[in-house]
Amino acid sequence: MGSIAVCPGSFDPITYGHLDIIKRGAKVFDQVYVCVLNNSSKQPLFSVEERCELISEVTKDIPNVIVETFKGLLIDYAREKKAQTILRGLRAVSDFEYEMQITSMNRVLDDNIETFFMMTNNQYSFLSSSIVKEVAKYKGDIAELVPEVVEKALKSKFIDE
Ligand code: COD
Repeated sequence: MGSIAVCPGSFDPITYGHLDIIKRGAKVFDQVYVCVLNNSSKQPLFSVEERCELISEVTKDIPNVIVETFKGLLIDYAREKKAQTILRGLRAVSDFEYEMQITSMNRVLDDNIETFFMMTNNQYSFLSSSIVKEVAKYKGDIAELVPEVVEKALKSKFIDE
């Protein structure tokens, strides 16, 4: 059996920061499942279907990436996929506390699944879906922050504002 990683997130929407982690992960693991999950502390702008579609579009040239969604606990999804690893990105110290909390919780739920962290690419260290939505909402230029298809999707969300 090859190495299987789950790359979980809200991806609301996917940014170049996420994409960078997915691409680098796909070089390290034989199979990467990108999974859109619900983060109960966030109110999403895009539906789960829209988010999956955008991720599928921008990862379509990476053969060992599969995009899915799951209603429930990340650890249950990871078990279902027989993943040995959960792959997360780290931007700044501010990410650390939250990541440590969910990593520890996931380890309590299943201590056979390890969480791996990949440090952000310098050029994307400031980038988050929230910041992109904020800039898009006020008609700022987001071309450097998200793939073109995501840029279009964001523009159509904020067309009437
Ligand atoms: N550079 C590098 N990495 C980045 C960047 C960037 N610019 N931007 C984002 N990332 C990384 C994040 O650090 C994260 O690792 C990943 O990309 C996804 O980020 P988000 O913000 O889209 O996703 P989150 O953090 O909202 O995802 C949280 C989950 C949905 C995974 C979590 O809530 C979850 O597991 N939910 C399911 C229910 C569950 O199991 N809960 C118990 C967990 S304790």
